[in-house]
Amino acid sequence: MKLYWCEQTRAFRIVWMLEEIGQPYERIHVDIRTGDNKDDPGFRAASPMGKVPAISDGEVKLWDSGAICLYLADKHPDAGLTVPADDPKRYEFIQWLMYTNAVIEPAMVEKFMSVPPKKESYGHGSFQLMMSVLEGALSNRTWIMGDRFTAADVLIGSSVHVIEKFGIMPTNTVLQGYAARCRVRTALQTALALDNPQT
Ligand SMILES: N[C@@H](CCC(=O)N[C@@H](CS)C(=O)NCC(=O)O)C(=O)O
Repeated sequence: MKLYWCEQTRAFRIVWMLEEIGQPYERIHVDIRTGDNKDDPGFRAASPMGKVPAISDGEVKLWDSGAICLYLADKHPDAGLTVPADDPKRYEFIQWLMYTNAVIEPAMVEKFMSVPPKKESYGHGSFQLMMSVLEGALSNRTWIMGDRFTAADVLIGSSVHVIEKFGIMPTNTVLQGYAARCRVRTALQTALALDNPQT
């Protein structure tokens, strides 16, 4: 399996995910800042938008971090990161898995760009609504699906980590506690070490 990756991008999520799984993979550097390797035919085939992360696994080529996490979780059920098809919680799991790219990310853009919130018109509601829904969901749970750490935590945890890192996390013990629990995980530490090799 090939992972097309660049440091300091959303690709760190997929390193985190793959490290949680613990199976071998090949990490191919595509430098989105200098353009180095962007013309690699394997990368172009896996990522029509020219963005990272993307994966190529035989016939399977994916270029959305949410879809990649779901694929990997389902492909490696023994890693315990998926919620199986016969589990009534399967679709709640998928809903949270989609929350990062569908809700958290546009809400973060609103916050960073100081776009005035339009709670009723925007699919993500507003940054504040996104954060309060997340806080409510995590208020009495260790992980987003309860006691079990899943692929949905890789996505949501990666976003909460970035929200803290960029200094837009309001004082919030629930979400800060969740981010701290994520950072204890060796797989996330490995992903972050690749992002910041000097630290
Ligand atoms: N939908 C993608 C978004 C990926 C994305 O926006 N990647 C950025 C880096 S964080 C990128 O590759 N930008 C380079 C470019 O657009 O040329 C995902 O979450 O997987």
